[in-house]
Amino acid sequence: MADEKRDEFLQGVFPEGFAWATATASYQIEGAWKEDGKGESIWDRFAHTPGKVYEGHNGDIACDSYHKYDEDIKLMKSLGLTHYRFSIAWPRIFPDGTAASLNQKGLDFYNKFIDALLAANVIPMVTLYHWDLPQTLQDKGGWPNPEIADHFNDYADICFKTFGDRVKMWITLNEPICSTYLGYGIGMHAPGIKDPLNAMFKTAHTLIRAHTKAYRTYESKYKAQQKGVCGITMNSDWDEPKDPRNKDDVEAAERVLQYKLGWYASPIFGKAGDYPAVMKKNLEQKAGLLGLPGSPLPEFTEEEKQLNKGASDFFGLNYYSSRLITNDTSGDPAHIAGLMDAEETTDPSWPRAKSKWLFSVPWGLRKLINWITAEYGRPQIWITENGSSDDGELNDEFRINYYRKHINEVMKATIVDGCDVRGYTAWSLLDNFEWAEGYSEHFGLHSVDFNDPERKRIAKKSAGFIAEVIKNNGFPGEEATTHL
Ligand code: GBH
Repeated sequence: MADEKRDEFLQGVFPEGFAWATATASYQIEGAWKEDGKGESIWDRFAHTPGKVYEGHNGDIACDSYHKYDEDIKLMKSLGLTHYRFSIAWPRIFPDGTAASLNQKGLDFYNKFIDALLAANVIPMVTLYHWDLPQTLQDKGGWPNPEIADHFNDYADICFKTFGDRVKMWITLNEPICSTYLGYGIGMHAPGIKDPLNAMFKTAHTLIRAHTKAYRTYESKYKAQQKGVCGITMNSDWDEPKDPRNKDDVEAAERVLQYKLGWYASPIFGKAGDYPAVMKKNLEQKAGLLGLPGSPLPEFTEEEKQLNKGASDFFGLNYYSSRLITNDTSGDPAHIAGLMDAEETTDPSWPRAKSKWLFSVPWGLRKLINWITAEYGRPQIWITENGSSDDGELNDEFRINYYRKHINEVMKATIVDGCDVRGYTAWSLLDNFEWAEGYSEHFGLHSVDFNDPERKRIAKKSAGFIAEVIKNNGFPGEEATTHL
């Protein structure tokens, strides 16, 4: 629903030193899927399996950034970015997932790339896991297998050791709920497993343990000397009660947030080092209905809880869209909506992007930032992704409008509400492999011609817009942009 006061545009600038970035991920841009000793990842396997990805698309070549990263860095420079967020492909470093398989050529590639970024005066923000698990580890059971946490820790350790003299900002996991729910719950993403009552909960548990181990490794072995920070990135919609006067809807919206975001955030940023209380209680009850012997939610040991607590130097947040939440206890508890006792809808007035799930709700981002600030005691927040999709047009007014409004809401959260937001990251630097949607949805500030062997990059209109926002550090005085 429109709300003029809420949606009013704010003139102003971000605090000095605010960081401006764009993000990408290894499998979505690199290509070179079996070059220089790289092992197969679950996304290589999944995309090569007929029927899994839109029209059989895959990331074998993608944007070919493995070979064209110099061009990518030129794009970053023309935007005026201070930071660039990218991910390291685990199977390039450990082709079989374990330390025994260390691949020097994989280290060489990221060494060269990091050096080139620094030479261009762009600060690297490095994600260790953006969904490309080595296939050999999937063959050992994948994330539901608790041992994967130790392999992840070994992989994180070698990355800290090798790159940490130059990389000062680490993100262990990108959007663990996607690995959990899409990967092992409904099977829409690699490895394509549909086991929402068992593997899904185990996956989340291993992911959190993996994060915590890696964070503690950084803290104990590298931090004092390297002087960097290490955190985690989670994504969430903002969940607004459909009827804000209805207590049940208000409670349902809170419950859904606790599932989508609190599942991972509560153990790490909460007071108890544990899953959200409402989720524990709810799943106890559902276990009975489902005829399970007990709650599907694994338990942390006391020691693990102590290690979870505070295991992040900042809160990385990816935000794209919002949902309206109605309390609904009639759903099938074997599905996530039924587990959460909630129905999710959208408002007809919310403009939709190309992706069917992506509705532009800028004020939802401000509310979410405020919710996190209140819930977890004002952590330092980095917006590590935000963006919108279309058919790839160069004159991308929808994207400009989306960015303009969302960045403005981040500014309100920062300078009006006093939340501690340190940086904003646009997804994405360039059009790339959009997971199960292949190359059919475009999120880039630059377009890439995927039919051209040279993978030519062209700036979209939004690239010019973002460059201007960055140059101004926000929206001072009269806006130069007239088209909105
Ligand atoms: C991010 O996920 C990813 O980090 C990034 O790699 C990706 O390219 C980008 O966003 C754009 O999608 O199909 O209705 O089941 C964003 C969060 C959560 C969005 C799951 C898509 C699937 C909804 N994603 N969601 S649906």
